[in-house]
Amino acid sequence: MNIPFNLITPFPDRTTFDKVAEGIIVTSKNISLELQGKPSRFYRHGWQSWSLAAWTDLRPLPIQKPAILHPMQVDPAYAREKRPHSSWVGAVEFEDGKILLLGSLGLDAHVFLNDKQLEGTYETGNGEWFIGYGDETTVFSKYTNELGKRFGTKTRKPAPRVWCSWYSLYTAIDEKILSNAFNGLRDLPFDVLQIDDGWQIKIGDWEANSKFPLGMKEVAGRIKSTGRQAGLWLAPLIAVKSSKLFWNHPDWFLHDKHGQLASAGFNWGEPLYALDTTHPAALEWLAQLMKKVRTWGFNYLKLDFLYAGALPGKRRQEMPREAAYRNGLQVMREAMGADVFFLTCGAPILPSLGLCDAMRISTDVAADWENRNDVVYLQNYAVPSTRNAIRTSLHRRWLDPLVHLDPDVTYFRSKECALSAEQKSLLQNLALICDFKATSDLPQWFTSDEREQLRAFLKRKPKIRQISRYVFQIDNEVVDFSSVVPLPQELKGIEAVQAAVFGWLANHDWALKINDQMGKAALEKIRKTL
Ligand code: 9PG
Repeated sequence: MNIPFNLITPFPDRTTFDKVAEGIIVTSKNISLELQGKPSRFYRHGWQSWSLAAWTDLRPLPIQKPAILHPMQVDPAYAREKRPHSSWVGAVEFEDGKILLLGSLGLDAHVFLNDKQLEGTYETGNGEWFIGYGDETTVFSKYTNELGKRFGTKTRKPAPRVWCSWYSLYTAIDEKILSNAFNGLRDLPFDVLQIDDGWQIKIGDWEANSKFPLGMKEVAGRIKSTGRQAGLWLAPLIAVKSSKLFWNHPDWFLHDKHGQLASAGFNWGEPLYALDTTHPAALEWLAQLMKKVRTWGFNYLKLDFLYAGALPGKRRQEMPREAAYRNGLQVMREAMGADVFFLTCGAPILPSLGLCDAMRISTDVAADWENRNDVVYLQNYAVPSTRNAIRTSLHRRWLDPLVHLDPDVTYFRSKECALSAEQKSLLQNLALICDFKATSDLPQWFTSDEREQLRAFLKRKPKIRQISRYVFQIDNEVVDFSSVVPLPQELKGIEAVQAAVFGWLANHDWALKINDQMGKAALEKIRKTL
């Protein structure tokens, strides 16, 4: 076989070279593969659910903006990396379509394309690397197989069909609105009705707020009385400064090397902070929180903003950051119990494997396709957008043997939704390919046709066959996702200047607060129409 690369660090002999097509495993802190000639594409894998995963050209991506969101959208330690960078696994594609994959089998590992070298490095100590060469599907499945041996494979529970409250009224939910929605969904074949963000007092204070006067136990009871399972969203590893949690336990939070609080990003118009999952008292609090929501009656849990547990910083007990996160996740998993269907979101990918049932594999969809400012000026592929979400989900399908893949919800409604029929259909087909069906559409927004389309979708069990990287056969229909994938060209001249100004403006907390207020005002208008 004519293999278009040389093994450099740390390969002493030729025998390993001959075995590359079968896949080899090497233990080393650093690893280098020298490419002969230029590959055509680079596979980059973003750190957490919301970060971009895609085959791209060989250029480094421009620094994503605004920087204030780096901790919650990318791995902040590599947000300014000049070389093309990938978390745990990277690959190059050669002219003939064959790929060379370098993937870690351990945590805290990174892959770089350094001119003509594909390099891997562990942040601390030695670790295992998988190297495979050949056809893309075969190589990825060999890699997945090795990951499965170390982290565990997909749980046997089937993926439930979920109605999730987020993508219709966002935080503007209340007891009455949800109760109406649950009634309206009565005859549709959902397995889980999941309450998303908007029920809690504060990020950090996980008790029902004044919009849920009956309390969460009663809400869960109402869901269960319809014959469905009750689902709940929480973001247990972050908190805002105004929460009681932060006020009472400022020492439970992650700090940077200068002793300042480490940022976990900015959302809901407020800065976010990260819980230190090596702090014994914080771990105990997490375990109690999981037990509490179980006693309320929820047995589908969507734990979100989980990246916060693996951010760089100074921890009470020094350990590699992804190991610290995994430890926290394990404590929560044990406390909630194995019978819960556990969905991780905003989650670092590899360190979550084996501890959850499903994983969000993309950023959020949205009721529109993409926002030009976000994409062109901020070069941000993690912001909620249906195009961003489909792109990244398609590039994470290889995780399928390891975990249920949640590509986020699908839209059927035309009310309060700017997606075209084709765009909605791409999303629906993506859900079929990932075998995870969810929506947030409010029943009162449906036309009778839309309602029947949703019913048919929930009942479908199609035969799926992958024809090429972006083309699938779903029963008798051929679906081509290729048009979704391309990223915009590099900016030049006046557009580059506009982007710099826009990026600078967007990096101010007042800009983010205005954005948040505008969003809330728009929601209030919609809520009044219900
Ligand atoms: C609730 C929501 C929903 C949603 C989650 C998460 O900036 N970002 O990149 C970003 C992406 C997603 C996101 C928030 C911010 O939404 O994915 O399903 O539960 O939280 O607040």
